[in-house]
Amino acid sequence: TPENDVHAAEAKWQAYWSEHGTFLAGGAEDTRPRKYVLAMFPYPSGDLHMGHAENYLYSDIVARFWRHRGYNVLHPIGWDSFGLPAENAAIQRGTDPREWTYANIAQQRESLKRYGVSFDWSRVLHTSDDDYYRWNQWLFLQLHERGLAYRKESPVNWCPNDQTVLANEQVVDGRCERCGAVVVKKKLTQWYFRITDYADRLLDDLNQLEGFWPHKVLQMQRNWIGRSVGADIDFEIEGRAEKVTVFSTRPDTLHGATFMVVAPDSDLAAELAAGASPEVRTAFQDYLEQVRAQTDIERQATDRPKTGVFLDRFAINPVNGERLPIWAADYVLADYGHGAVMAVPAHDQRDLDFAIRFDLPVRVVVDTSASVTGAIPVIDVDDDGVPIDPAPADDPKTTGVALAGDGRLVNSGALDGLSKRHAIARVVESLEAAGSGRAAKQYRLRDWLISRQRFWGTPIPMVHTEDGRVVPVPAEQLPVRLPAAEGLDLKPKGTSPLGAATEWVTTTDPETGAAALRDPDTMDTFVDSSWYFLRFLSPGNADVAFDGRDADRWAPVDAYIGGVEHAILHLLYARFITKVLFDLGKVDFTEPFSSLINQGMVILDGAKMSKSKGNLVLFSDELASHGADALRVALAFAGPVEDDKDWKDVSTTGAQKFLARALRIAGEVSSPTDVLWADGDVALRRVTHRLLADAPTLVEQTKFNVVVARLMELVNAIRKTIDTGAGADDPAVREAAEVTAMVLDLFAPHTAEEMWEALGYQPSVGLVTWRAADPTLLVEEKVTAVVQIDGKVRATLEVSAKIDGPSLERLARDDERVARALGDREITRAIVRAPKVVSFSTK
Ligand code: ANZ
Repeated sequence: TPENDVHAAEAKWQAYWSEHGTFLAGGAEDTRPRKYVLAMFPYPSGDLHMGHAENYLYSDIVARFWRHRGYNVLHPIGWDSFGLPAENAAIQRGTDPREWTYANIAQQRESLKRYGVSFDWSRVLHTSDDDYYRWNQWLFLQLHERGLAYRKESPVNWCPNDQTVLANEQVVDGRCERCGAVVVKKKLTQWYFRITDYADRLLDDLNQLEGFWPHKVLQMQRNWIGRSVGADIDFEIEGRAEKVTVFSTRPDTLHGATFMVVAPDSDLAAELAAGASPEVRTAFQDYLEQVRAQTDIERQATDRPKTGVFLDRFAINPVNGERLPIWAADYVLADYGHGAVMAVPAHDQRDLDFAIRFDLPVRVVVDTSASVTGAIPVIDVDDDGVPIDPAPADDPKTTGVALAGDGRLVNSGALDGLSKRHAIARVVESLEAAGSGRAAKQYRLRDWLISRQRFWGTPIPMVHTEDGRVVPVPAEQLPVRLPAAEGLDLKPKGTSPLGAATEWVTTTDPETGAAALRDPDTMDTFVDSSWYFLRFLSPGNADVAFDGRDADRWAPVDAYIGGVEHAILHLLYARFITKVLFDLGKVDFTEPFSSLINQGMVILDGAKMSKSKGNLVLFSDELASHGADALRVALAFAGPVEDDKDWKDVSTTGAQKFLARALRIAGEVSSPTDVLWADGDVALRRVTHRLLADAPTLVEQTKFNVVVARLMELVNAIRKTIDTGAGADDPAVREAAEVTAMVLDLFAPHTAEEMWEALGYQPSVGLVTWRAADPTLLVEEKVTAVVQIDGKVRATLEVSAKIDGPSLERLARDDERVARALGDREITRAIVRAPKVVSFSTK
């Protein structure tokens, strides 16, 4: 059967590639220019799915393309093999997470081989191997030495289902990114990476990626880092020695502050309440309990009525000495800025809602109806030419709408008349002079919490001594290996299962030799994936995480391909660690991924595929029934890379037919390999050379579907030439079939090898150099069109043989000779037969 042939060809070529090391990257002696093409490595949960099929197809197209273009290409693969699903599966089955993990890796590896992806299989890594994760530990120690890894107690995101902490990035809409459970806060002492030290660089360096990364991803990173520029302003508090600092992006509105609000769950609120009357204390405690009972989801909802309690304490406005009542309200967050705000209800919507709810004063200090743009005010006049006074901005207390825009300052003493920008500069200056404020920035980004209370991860290489010190494991003692899971209770219980591995956890203080305990937590697996692209460059190196010379040769990654679900977490962490490695002098670049390609999802009837919905199209089923090439061509043809693709539009049978047609042609070519192509049929040669000329740009723009369409067009043109034209022995037929094989290699490598062989060549077509397009074959064919007016020829036009009717008619109408012949007669009818005739009739 044809299926049997397809599978036989797959097996044959996969064995050939593997035996001949066809796709291994060239070593240091290889003088070709280099390209590093990387697909995001898979997590080994079960077999591969259609998302993987897309991901590794796209990286393979790019890798194969650059090989044809004469590059030494590195296209490695590995597994992101630590993490919760393995641990949960192990708990369910009562086995070691290792078994599940490595069994799945074996299965995925098999599938990827059967898919014909041109990976360099000599560089495979698994993050759960100790010769990988020892370098996570090394990295941790590097950060620790520089104060970039530290421990602190603070309220953390806690997943009650997985019984482990989560990084901010792993909380999506208040829920655990993995299991969907509502996340709660818990106070714990945990390890953090000081990513906030890099906030400015992480933000500013995004500019250099503009045009190379999807704009949407850059924007998501910017929003996540969330830099706000403004001022810190210190307020004296009656009955308190220390001032309270607030962060404001609008210090220009300081004269409009009418109260202060502190986060109820902050230490400051507790302290202020403690200094008030017993009634206030009780009211505050009740309110605090109410706030604590809420989830982050509820608290962050914007359309909720405002709540709060008056603390009966007062702050003093540093610019005018006014007494501002202090309230506690949950719209102020404890962990942003300083957990306290100066409330300016006239110009901030949240403050206005609160002021209306509790009847607090509202004072306008920016006239937002005033022009800020120039010296000449634009004065509107009515119908009689009488100037109309500009309408005063509506009073926010009546309208309920805060005046957030720009304008001219009013009710603000020396600031009156200034625009927002100038007023901000002036206020900051005077606050600085008075020692009660300064320019400041705030970020949404928080330090990266990396401790996890789970088994299946990299042990944190720190030791807790009896006298309470926390000291690093000396680098020469790495790796700290995970113990066997046997005998350990892996069930989530809030503390790491490793703590119960008595033998493992008991160690000695590296400094004194006294008894000590290992840190029982493991690292967030995003640490593993933050630098894996560097480990591929020095596989198996036992002395270093990666060799600087290898990094110089290959990194950064030229093309990184993966799903948009990693737009924030993984990419941000990898960018951060790259910058740290740069500062450590380990790499000479500051961004890890020079270009990024995000693929869309494969869906079914507009819905995400999933096991639970029962609408899963299985990768291995498709491979078995249609073969790798048909699946690859169908996916590549289904639409633009970044679009979601409905499986209904993915035609594996259509692809199968196309591939069979292409292969049949290779078998029919009857001219010898050394024929002179130049003697061949010109029309067919034009189609061939146009593809050679256009495909490189199309591939670089990731318009893979267009390249497949052009290949189909070429195959049709060859068929036509064989059947009804110059015949199978025409040199142009051979030339076109050879080019088809070479370009088809990007999409259907097994079929391409079969074609190449049938055409009389040695393998591998994967290493054939891209043929140059002949420019003389790219010039468009021209024909002469005649223009008639009332039956008389009035002009002739040189036009493209492919011109369409409307374009030809436009050219004819615009022609000077035609216009002259028409005079003032009017065209009543136009008959157009592109590309040869335009015929006008007149009145
Ligand atoms: C006075 C003011 C007047 C403000 C005005 C805004 C408009 P972003 O842009 O998100 O950084 N703020 C400060 N700390 C806060 C906290 N912990 N929880 C809730 N809100 C907080 O927002 C900065 C603004 O959010 C700050 O500027 C502060 O309100 C408020 F017409 O100060 B503003």
